[in-house]
Amino acid sequence: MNGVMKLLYPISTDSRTILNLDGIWKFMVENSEKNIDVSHPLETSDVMAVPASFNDQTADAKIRNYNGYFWYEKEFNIARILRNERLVLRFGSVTHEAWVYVNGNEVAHHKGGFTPFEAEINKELIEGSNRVTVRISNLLDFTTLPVGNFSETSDKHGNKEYNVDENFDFFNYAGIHRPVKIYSTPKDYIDDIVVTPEINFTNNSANIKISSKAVGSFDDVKIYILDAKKEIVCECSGTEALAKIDNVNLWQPLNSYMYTAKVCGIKDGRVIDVYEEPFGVRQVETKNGKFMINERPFYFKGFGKHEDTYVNGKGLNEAYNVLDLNLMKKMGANSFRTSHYPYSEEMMRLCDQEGIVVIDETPAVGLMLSFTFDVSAMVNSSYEDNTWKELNTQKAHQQVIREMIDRDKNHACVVMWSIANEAANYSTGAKEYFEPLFKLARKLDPQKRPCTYVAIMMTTPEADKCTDLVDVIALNRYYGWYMQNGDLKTAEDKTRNELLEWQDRYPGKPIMYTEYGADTISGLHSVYDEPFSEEYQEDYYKMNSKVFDEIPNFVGEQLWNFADFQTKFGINRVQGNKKGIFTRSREPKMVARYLSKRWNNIPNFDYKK
Ligand code: BDP
Repeated sequence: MNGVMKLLYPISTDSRTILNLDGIWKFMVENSEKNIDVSHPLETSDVMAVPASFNDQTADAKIRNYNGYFWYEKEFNIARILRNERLVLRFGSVTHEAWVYVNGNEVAHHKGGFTPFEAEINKELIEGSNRVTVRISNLLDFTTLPVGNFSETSDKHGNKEYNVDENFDFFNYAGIHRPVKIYSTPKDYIDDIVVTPEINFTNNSANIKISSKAVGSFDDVKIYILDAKKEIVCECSGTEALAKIDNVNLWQPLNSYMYTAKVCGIKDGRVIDVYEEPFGVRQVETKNGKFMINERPFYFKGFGKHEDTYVNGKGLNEAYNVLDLNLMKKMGANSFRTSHYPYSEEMMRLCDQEGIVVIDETPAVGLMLSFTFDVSAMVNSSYEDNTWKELNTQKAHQQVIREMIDRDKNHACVVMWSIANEAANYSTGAKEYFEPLFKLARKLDPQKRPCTYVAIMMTTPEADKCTDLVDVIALNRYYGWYMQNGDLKTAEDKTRNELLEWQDRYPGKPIMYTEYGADTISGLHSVYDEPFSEEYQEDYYKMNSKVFDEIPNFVGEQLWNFADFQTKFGINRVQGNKKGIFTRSREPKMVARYLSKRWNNIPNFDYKK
């Protein structure tokens, strides 16, 4: 039984309601000595707040670092007046795999920790108190995204112990990370809406194609396009409808304008179901080495981020989301990448509203099984490590591309899909692995956004085996940090030489940095501008900025990272990764002033002509 991927975000309308199941749930780690019988309530007195990761709520090192299976449970009641409606239980995300039971019956199974899923539960519901029980696994291996190094041992009683060594640089937070809702719709309902705007720039109008999927028996679908004040600007009808907006207000970076498609399913002259889908009207394309938004060359200023806060871990934290976007705007930034997984739907809706430009990334991180900075062998066209032989992630990768695009296809804020972060693109087999994935993304996206993958240091212009697949050359580079540490002069030469080489080889493709940064301990100062000091971080960014400004096809700087974040233990990490411009609690490091000044002086458009 598989949970159906959710397309429309749950909202209340004249025909729909929402019940919120967030709050305190029962919690229990699975113990192989005791069988769990889902037909009875979980026998535990431990609790866990939802949505949030379980890890940092426990005050127990063993549970915090636990790998394996664990359980959540909550009781709920459904008011009698709702019983004749279609009732759907929906999880914004559960990390990484979930089996969902209602009153002991399995209703959904979903693998993949960063996308929503749902199940109709009418048949399982009873009068009075109902129970939703979720079994979760946080295990990762060579078939999952992200990729984990998995091993298992047994103690002398035969009890299994699992170990996951993250093949990536963030803590493997898990649990019920995003809201849990039961929403109602009528029995006949609107199931999906696809909005595809096409702008006519000469007469300032837009054709909006609206495809709706209706389930059940409807005579017609009627669509009203509402402006930002919720006034009707035009209407159209049919499951494949076309609306025309004259004097259109475009969605622009940091100057958002949102319309709403109010889609009504009609039967016998009555509105049976109604759903409101927000959308912005904007166009994106790459052209002659530039990244164009609404036909003007755009310059990305901003960050790679994480969903990562104290206590909540990777759980939805809307106050932090609001603060983070405000800090970005204050710094003159206009964009971020959802490194290294799709972020919450709540964040995507917020970015639409706030005009923040987003590069939307899959959880494909860790697709690299050998690691060295020595590229001398990799430039050989037949170079091969074991990555593409040993990994078995193609299926999960296709699924997540499908789920991410299904979920985010209508968001104006999303201007590009990132298919993966730092894969072994230098190894034979990479092209065969990635080609079908790029094809799939391009086929699925109704708005035909540019696609990229984010390339690790070793994928130099010579070593990268599949640059021809990407629309934008997106580079993660650490000259002056992991290489030439403390030597910014040499790092500057390396940076310049590499960027010029990319530009020479691929003059038609825009180039941007999707990561560059230096670990910096907040409050650490040095007269000698030593690595880890706030002075070194500032010098590092100044050096990079200088080179960026010399390269005409360099269209954006997204640094690493917005804030310090939690990682696994390791001799290179001091309570996490310290490359933040802000600390984990969002206090600025010294460099924030320099970057604010720089970015507030760089226009969103026409910086590179
Ligand atoms: C890159 C990764 C990112 C890491 C970063 C770093 O894409 O996840 O956190 O480097 O080392 O390799 O700080």
